[in-house]
Amino acid sequence: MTEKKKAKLTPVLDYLKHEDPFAKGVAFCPGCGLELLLRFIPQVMGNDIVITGTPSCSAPVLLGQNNQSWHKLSYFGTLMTGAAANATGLARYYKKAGIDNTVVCFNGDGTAADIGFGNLSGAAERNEPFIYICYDNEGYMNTGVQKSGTTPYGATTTTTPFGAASKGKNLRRMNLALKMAMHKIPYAATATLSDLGDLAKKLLKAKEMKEKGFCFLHVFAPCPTGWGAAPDNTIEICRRAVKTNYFPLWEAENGKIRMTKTIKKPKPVKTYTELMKKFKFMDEEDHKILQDDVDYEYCILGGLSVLEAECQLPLPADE
Ligand SMILES: Cc1ncc(C[n+]2csc(CCOP(=O)(O)OP(=O)(O)O)c2C)c(N)n1
Ligand code: SF4
Repeated sequence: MTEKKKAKLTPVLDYLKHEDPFAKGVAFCPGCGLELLLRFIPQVMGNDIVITGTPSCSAPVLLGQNNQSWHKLSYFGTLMTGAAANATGLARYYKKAGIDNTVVCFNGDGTAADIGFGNLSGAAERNEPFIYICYDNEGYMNTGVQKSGTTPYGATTTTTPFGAASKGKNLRRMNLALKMAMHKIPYAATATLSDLGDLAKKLLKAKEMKEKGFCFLHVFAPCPTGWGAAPDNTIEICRRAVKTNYFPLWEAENGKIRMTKTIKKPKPVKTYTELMKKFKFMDEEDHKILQDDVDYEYCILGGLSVLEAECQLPLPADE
């Protein structure tokens, strides 16, 4: 590796200040984006975080199997319906007891966007002092790849199959991160595994900002098994998701949005979908619908970030 390339990589390595608390071999599929993310979080934020989460692909590893643990972190398993309510209890207890702890509520999109959304929204509205991280693999992967609210238009899942009666998901995905930012919480951000420096900064910022209340990170984390992707393409999928504006990188403090990476000439979304079998049945018309959705969402985001940067109104004072 050249010195120039090494210098470029150093900033990311500099964020890895803590040990990887996970065993070398764990029960994730090869190339799982969730595994890369889970190993990265404590190495950046520290091993003293308390993780809580639900039944999902992360649960077998986080909960442990056969009375054995896969890691050295504190973990509290809870229900999909009440993940954020459970994290609220933990965070309030630590605060009341005067214990300086970071509670990380770590869940898939099925929990965050659908089954556990009510109490997620409630915790955000009450500004509870914890960090919620949604790893978005765009479906209920642990139970066999069912569609969720964040599954994109055209994607084939077991509940939106391609066949005589169905052409994959025929609805557009919801924008969970934007929805959470609109709760005007202290901090909301999107991130992914191709931009680790950006992800590390956002993790540290959330850790700092949780003193002010609720923080939400939406991390795009590919699932090679459910998406029909090559295990060694996980990072390239993330890269192309960013380069096509399929998954733009931004952050919002108290609802004020700022892009953290701007793509000058976004590539067509087809350069992203071609990497996965879940999109293989999409025709030109389907691709146009998906592209229009990506452009529309980016337009809203761009508009909000410009408007909010220009907005001269003061933020309401903290209570
Ligand atoms: C209320 C409720 N409904 C359904 C289930 C069954 N279930 C267990 S894991 C799971 C999938 C979770 O999906 P997600 O939160 O997206 O995480 P992933 O599996 O993708 O990691 C489901 C539906 C459950 N445990 N609780
Ligand atoms: S099914 Fe997908 S999310 Fe679950 S462990 Fe395998 S690759 Fe990871």
